[in-house]
Amino acid sequence: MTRRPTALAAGALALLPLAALASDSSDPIVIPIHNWSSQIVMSNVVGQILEGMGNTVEYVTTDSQAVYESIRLGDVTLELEVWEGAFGASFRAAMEKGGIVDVGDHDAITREDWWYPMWTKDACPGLPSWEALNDCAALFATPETGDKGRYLDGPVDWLKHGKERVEALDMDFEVINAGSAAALWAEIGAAEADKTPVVVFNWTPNFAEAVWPGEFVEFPEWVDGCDKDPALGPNPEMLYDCGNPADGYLKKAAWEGMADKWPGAYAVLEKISFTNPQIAEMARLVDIDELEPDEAAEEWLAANEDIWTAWTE
Ligand code: TMO
Repeated sequence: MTRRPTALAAGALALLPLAALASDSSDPIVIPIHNWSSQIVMSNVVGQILEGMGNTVEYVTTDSQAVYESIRLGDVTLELEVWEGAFGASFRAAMEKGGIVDVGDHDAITREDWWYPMWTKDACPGLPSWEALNDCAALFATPETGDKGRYLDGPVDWLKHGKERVEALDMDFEVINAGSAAALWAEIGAAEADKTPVVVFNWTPNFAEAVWPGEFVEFPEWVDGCDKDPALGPNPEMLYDCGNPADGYLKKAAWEGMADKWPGAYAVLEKISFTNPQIAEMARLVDIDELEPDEAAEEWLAANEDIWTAWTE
């Protein structure tokens, strides 16, 4: 793919149009790595595609909210998974300050919210309504939560505002933050043997939907601004009294200087678009098959050559 100038006679080189010589900077493209599997694998997939084009790539582990400020400042080059529910607010705040660009949506439609494996509904048949869940709160009580139900929320940096939602909707639940995504899967796995009712944070696309059939809890429908304007949502005095968007976007974002500094890589980033099944598969390769993220990316690329080569041509 990479054309070597040494293969051309000096005279021929002088005749090439300028555009043919415009090439990506040899500085590393900095790709952030977060704490859920599809993002880690997708980052490696795209990193390997860009390396295949001759670019240098550096991976940095970063906080999934602070990354938008890092992109705005050019310290990080791009972000491949901007989930509307978890990161919409941080992304919008960075867009307002400037320095970051919206590079378009993936094909995937996303949802992130309170979720239960289907056996939970046998014990609480009014589900998926949040009011029915609340009436069943005692079913979810643990020694740790006393007479309140236990809700295992995501790691704190996903800013799911579970505690605020419980307060705004006056629910009989105590919100515990998981230390990692793996702790969420462990909670579901441990409940599976004797079909203990559990409610945890989960999302789609994800590997989990192929392993544990389940449903999202239906909260009051998301309206734009529910996290900014207390008047929106059923509680006129509080924020976060809505569910997350049920048909959320998944965006790509980049530092605004990327297009000039790495035009080739930027053109590919613009074309990249993953679907729900492709993203679930990326997570599965790590969470079920237990591959290392770089191996998972190699496997994904080998199995899906027709998809990604269309972006690099
Ligand atoms: C950001 N996440 C996909 C874990 O909800």
